[in-house]
Formats: sequence, structure tokens, C-alpha cells
Amino acid sequence: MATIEEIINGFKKAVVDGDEEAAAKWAKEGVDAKVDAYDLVTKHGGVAMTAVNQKYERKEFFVPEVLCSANALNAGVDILSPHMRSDKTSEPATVVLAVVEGDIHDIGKNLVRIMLSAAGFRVVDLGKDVSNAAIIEKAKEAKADVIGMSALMSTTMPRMKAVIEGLQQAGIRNKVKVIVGGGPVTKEWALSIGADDRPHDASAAVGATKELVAKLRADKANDW
Ligand code: B1M
Repeated sequence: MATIEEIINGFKKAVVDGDEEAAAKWAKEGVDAKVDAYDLVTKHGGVAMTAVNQKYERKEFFVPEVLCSANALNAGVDILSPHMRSDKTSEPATVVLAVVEGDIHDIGKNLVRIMLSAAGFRVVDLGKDVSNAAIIEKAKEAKADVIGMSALMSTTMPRMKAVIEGLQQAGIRNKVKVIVGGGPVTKEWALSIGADDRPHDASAAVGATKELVAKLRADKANDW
């Protein structure tokens, strides 16, 4: 059986190489060796994606290679996600989740869904490249407690602000909490656009959601 170090390095190399089969193999070895599934994806897979990004910036990689790496990471996520543990919530609630319009980077959002679902939240995942109107409509329809939005590009971040303004215009901003995340989204910017929190990763999204749901319930604000 491979050592933990071999598994981690094998997984990282498979992601950088864009080798789905190898990523799946190392992910399975990780499960057998009881490597922390969340860490293998976010910490070590994250290091691999940073290396991919550096190659992209040095023009050693182009979009097709980056896509292969993303697919390899996703192959690992498929195998590892049932093994990701999250502290159960005592306040079940509904979260509407989306990657904002114009943005198709969905690996981080998918991790947020996996961790929130594992914690016991009902997650309505609208996918990627979702219009502002669709997010607001689904939040109303699902009587959402929390809206979670992800953006990976500086060009798509402003959509988050537009959604919050849309909630205000519809008179429902007080009924729902909003969390935002993704590489370029800072805490300061998130608070400046009126979001309630900006968890830095998928695991932190669970804690933030729990806290915000508890506040909503205490204020009896989400009486749709
Ligand atoms: Co592109 N891409 N990409 N890309 N891509 C970035 C984001 C970029 C920074 C690369 C670069 O230029 N250095 C850059 C954006 C620059 C900017 O605006 N600042 C970029 C660009 C420019 C583009 C294209 C325009 C390239 C082109 O076509 N010329 C194009 C745009 C397409 C579009 O969206 N319209 C494009 C395309 C792609 C691929 C399709 C090839 C692929 C995405 C595949 C997929 O997602 N299914 C891709 C990838 C893989 C990347 C990088 C290399 C890696 C992103 C990733 O998956 N990271 C990325 C470089 C980088 O991020 N450094 C890059 C791993 C993932 C686990 O992390 O998503 O950050 P992340 O999620 C984290 C946290 O951010 C957080 O939790 C997660 C960890 O637990 N989080 C949340 C995320 N969402 C959250 C929500 C929350 C809470 C936490 O609450 C709701």
C-alpha cells in the first residue's frame, strides 16, 4: 500500500497532468488509507490548481490543459465527497447556491454544496452561469434562508452586488442571509456590497451558514 506522502504527491501530480484516471486511483487510495478527504481535495488539490494556474500564467498551459486539470480534480471530488465530514447542523435550513452569471468556474461552489449537504442543510444548487433574476426567483420559490454565490473572476464579482440590490428592490433582503465566496472576493468587498459573510473556503461556509441561520431564527426574520 502507498504511503500517505505518495498518495498526496500522486494526487497532486495527477491533477497537474490532467490525468482523470490517475486522480481517481489516488483518491481511492486516499480513502483506503483514511487520508482526510476534504484536505486531499482542498489543500493538496488546491496546491495542484495553483501550480496549474502558474503554468497558465507562464503560458506553458492553455485553457484546454487547465480544463483537463479541473476534470482530474473533479474525478477526485466524485470519489472523495462521500467521505467528507461536516458537523451536523441543529437548525435545518435551505440554501440556494449558484455561480453568478458569466462565470463557469464551479469546482469551489461544488465543494461548498458537498460540505453544506453533509452538514444537513437542504441545498438547491442552481449550477454555474446563473442569472441574477434566476437566483432571486429561486430564493423566493424555495423560501431560502441563505443565498450562497460564488465568483472566480473580477469581471463577474459585480453580479453579487446586483443580486443583493435585486433582493432590496424586491423588499426581501431582510428575509434571507447572503454569503459570497471565490478567489477574488475579499471580506471587505463582501461587506461593502451588503453581503452577510464571506467564508474563505467550503468548510468555513458551513460555520457561517449555521451562524447566519441562527440569527435569522432569533430575529424571526425569514417569515416568507
Ligand atoms: Co479560469 N480563471 N478561466 N478556468 N481558472 C481563473 C479564475 C484565473 C484567476 C486564472 C488566471 O488568469 N490566473 C482567471 C480569472 C482572472 C480574474 O478575473 N481575476 C481565469 C480566467 C481568465 C478564465 C477564462 C476567461 C480563460 C479564457 O477563456 N481565456 C475562462 C473564463 C470562463 C468563464 O467563466 N466564463 C476560464 C476557464 C476556466 C476553465 C473552464 C478552463 C476552468 C474551470 C473549470 C471548472 O470550474 N469546472 C478554469 C480553472 C480551473 C481556473 C483556475 C486555474 C482554478 C480554479 C479552481 O477550480 N480552483 C483559476 C486560477 C485560480 O483560481 N488561482 C482560474 C480550485 C477550487 C477548489 O478553488 O474555486 O477558488 P476555488 O474555491 C475555493 C474558495 O475560493 C472558496 O472555497 C473553495 C475551497 O474550499 N469558495 C467559496 C469558492 N466559492 C465559494 C462560495 C462560498 C464560500 C467559499 O460561499 C457561497
